[in-house]
Amino acid sequence: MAGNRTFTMIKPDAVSAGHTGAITKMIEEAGFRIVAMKKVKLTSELAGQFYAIHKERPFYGELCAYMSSGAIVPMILEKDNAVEDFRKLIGATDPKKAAPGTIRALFAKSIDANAIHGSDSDENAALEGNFFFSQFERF
Ligand code: 3AN
Repeated sequence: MAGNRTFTMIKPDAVSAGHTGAITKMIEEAGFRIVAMKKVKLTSELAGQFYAIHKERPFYGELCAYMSSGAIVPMILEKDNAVEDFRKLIGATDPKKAAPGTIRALFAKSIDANAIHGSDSDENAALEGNFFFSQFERF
């Protein structure tokens, strides 16, 4: 059975462009409840830990540099079928391929500065949420 929680981060390009409010509004209007939320800035070392799964990919270094280049807004979200429904709401990794009306189609600048992250499985959603939030930060 699909789980009811996912994890997201609004990425540095979208935060610095002032899209945090518009993106959060879209998330809530799509039926997701915000369980946890904050604004933080990662070091490149912490970004490397978060994206350790992509260590062997050619864009890993760039990805870590980018994700530590400015503030991000991580959140834990709740809804039935959360992981799959949230990936539909954000659209494809490459904004040129993202369906019209999705968050990446509306706000992403490029395949790396792509506005928002969405967990790809229930297991990763739990791991990623635990990376950013303690049990006292979830409501
Ligand atoms: P998604 O975030 O859509 O699940 P993944 O897991 O394939 O995409 O990639 C993780 C992150 O790595 C993406 N969100 C994006 O920021 C970056 N990324 C993915 N593919 C590329 C690429 N070809 N060039 C640069 N950055 C990429």
